[in-house]
Amino acid sequence: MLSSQLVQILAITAALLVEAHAQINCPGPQGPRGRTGLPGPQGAKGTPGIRGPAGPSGPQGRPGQNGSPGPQGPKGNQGVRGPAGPPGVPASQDPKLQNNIKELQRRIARIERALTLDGKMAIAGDKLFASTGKTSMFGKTEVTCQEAHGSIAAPKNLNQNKAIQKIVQYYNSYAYLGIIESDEPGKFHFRNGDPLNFTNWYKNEPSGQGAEKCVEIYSDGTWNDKMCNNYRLAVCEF
Ligand SMILES: [Ca+2]
Repeated sequence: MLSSQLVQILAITAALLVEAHAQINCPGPQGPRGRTGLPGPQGAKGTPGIRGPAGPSGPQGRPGQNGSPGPQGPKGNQGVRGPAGPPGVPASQDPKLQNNIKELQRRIARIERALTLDGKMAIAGDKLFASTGKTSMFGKTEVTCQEAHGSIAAPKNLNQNKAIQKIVQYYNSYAYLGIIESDEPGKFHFRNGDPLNFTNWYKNEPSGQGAEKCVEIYSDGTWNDKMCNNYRLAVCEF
């Protein structure tokens, strides 16, 4: 009886040992995944790759700006003189040309008569006198006349003096003449330096003796030496 119990105990013990042994050797179920570790150190730089083939060419760009002009080239040789033309008719013997000249003269004379009708302009010989109708000092009047391609009125004879006088009477204002006093007091000459070949001084004029360098013309046509900074009618001759 005891031995049977002992055998039974031994058997049970052996069975337990076998099971324990089996439990020790068999793996258990997989556990949860662990956390991601820290990144490792950077690896060494790789060697450069092989250069690829050239890509297709793009469209042509816009043309650039023109450059600055180059220096002027040397003058060329004189050309060969052409052959002489046929002999012409002298102008004085060309009836067509002479008729044209007469027609032009007739038209110009008509225009002159019309322009001088009211007294703003006057003609004496080959001179035409005209006024701006405004007054100015001698220097300004000179500039005004030069800008009009004329010069300040300067009578060379009685007819021209009368022509200027008519304009002075029309505007009722004395005018400076293109005459100035020389370095010698009391001696006057034309603005361009020519000596006076005609004078029409008022009684006891010139009287300035060096103090009155310019000359004005009165409405009666006589002259008076006067300082140049007064305002007098601007009359020009053409
Ligand atoms: Ca005077």
